[in-house]
Amino acid sequence: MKFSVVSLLAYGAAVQAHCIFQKVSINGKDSGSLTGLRTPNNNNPVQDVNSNNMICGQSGYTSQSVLNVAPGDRIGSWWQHVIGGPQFSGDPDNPIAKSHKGPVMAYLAKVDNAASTGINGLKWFKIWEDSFDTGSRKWGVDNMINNGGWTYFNLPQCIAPGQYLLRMEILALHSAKTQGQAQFYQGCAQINVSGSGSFSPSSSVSFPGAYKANDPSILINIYGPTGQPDNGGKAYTAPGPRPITC
Ligand SMILES: [Cu+2]
Repeated sequence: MKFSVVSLLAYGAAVQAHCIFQKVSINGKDSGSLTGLRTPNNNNPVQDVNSNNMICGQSGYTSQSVLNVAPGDRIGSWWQHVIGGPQFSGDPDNPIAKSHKGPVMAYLAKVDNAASTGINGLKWFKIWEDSFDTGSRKWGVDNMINNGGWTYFNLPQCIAPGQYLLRMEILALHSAKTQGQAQFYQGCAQINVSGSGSFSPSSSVSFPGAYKANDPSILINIYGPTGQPDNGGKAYTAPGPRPITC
C-alpha cells in the first residue's frame, strides 16, 4: 500500500504537461537530438519574464555543434513532452498538453561564434511567428501538435551570412489570466548562415527585457464567452516585435 502511494505521487509529479525544444531539421533533414542546441534538460516553463532563463531556457544541454543553413532553407524545430519524445507509450500530453494554447516564435541574434558565445546582451530580432488564426481559431501550438511537434518556417532570404543564435519560443496561455502564470518554453539553435544576404536590423530587443509581465499578449484570458480557448474569436498579437520583412 505504501509503495502504491509513493508510485502515485511520483506519477503525479511527472505528468506535468510541458515540452522541450530538442531537435532541428533543415530542408527536411533531421539534425539529430540536441545537435546544435542550447536547451533545457527538463520541461518546466519559465514564468518570470525578467529571468535570464528567458534567453535560451533554463540551462541544460549545450551542444558543441553549429548547424549550417542557407537563406530560404526550411527550418523545422521539434518539441516533445520530454527529451526523446513521449513520456510513456500513448502519452496524451505529447508533444505538449492540448490545453497549452499560444503562439510559437523565432528570433535571431548575430554572434561571433555560435558555439562559444555568451547569451547576455544580445540584440534579437524576430523572424517568424505562428500566433492565432481567427478564422480557424487555431493557435501556433495547435499547428505544432498537429505536425507531431514540428514547427516550420523559411529562413528569410535577406539574412546576412555569419553565425547566429536562433531562439525558438512557445508561449502557453492557458493560465495567463493571472499575472506570472503564462508559461514560456525556449531553446536556442546555434547556426551558421551562408549566402550573400545583407539584412541588418534597424531595431532589436533584449532578453530579458522584451516582454513585460502585464503585456496584453502575456496577461490575458484566452477563454471566450463559450469557455473555449479561442480568445473569443478576437485577433491576438504575440509579444515582442513583428517579424522582419525582407
Ligand atoms: Cu505546462
